[in-house]
Amino acid sequence: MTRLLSRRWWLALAAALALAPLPASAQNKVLLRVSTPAVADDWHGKMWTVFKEALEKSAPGEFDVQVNLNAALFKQGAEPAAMARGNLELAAISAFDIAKLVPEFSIFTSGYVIRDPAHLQKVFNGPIGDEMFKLVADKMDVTVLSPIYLGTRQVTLRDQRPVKTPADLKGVKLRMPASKEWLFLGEALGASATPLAFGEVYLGLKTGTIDGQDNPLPTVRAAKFYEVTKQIVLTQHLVDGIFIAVSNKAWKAMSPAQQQKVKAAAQAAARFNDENRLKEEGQLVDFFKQQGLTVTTPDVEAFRRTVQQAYAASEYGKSWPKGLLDRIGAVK
Ligand code: KDO
Repeated sequence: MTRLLSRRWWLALAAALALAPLPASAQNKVLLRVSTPAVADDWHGKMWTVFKEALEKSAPGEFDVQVNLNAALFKQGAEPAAMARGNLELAAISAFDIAKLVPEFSIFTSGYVIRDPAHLQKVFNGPIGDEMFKLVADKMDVTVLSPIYLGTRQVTLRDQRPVKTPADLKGVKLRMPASKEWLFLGEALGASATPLAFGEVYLGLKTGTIDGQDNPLPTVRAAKFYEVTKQIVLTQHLVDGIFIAVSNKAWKAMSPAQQQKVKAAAQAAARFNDENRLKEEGQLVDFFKQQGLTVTTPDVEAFRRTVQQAYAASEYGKSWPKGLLDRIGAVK
């Protein structure tokens, strides 16, 4: 009798537990953790709020989007490995991060390959993008949801100096993000490339452990690098695209309807970033001049020639699929 009662008691308890509403946090929400080194005031930091809000609207209560800015969750460049380990679902990964695992992609780390933001969009939203993102999905186990425009990278210096050609950057300690693919670009520009995480650049410029850095103008504004910079050299050396990507583990666990909503939210975030960034990029030279900075235009052709030659002769140039450089150039 006692045994019977206790069995019934357990069955009743199990049924009650199955029916009881779970607290909101424990419900079956799809967890989407985002990690980015972007600062809150940068468009590609703000775009993640657009992403989150778009999903809250299209799929109320279905997703738990957790945005971590300032590399608070994973350090810059560590995102793809975290995604592979299942510790991170979403990030905007750079061509440089991709090139480590997909050598063919290093074509987009080379200076002076992509001409301008419109060219960037056409290349990545066409057949070349499809082919390259397929390689990324196969080799990195992530799905690219949308390319975004990070901006056109320029060199900024803490002290003024005449810079016309790459030879004028000789001996300049130019900070680059910490990977050999980035350092190669800095060296190709003629400088002494010095690795440093994004979060340490402001202090490096202020204290003089570095002489300069390279970034798109909207980032120079958002991260306040202009406060510790005297000169901007408009080298225009890299029209920089980064890629909103989701880990395949998270992607495959979603229903087709959820996938469609996540992709739409990523595209809305990308549109927000691209529109604002482009607009601001066009206005910033005036702003920096008002802040007392000198803005100079070098011999861009000389930089183009030197950088292109360096890549062509490098291990990177040799890993580019035959004909791809010409195909990219032919996209109009
Ligand atoms: C940078 O460290 O210079 C860089 O611009 C590299 C980009 O790939 C990207 O990581 C970016 O920083 C961060 O998102 C911060 O803006």
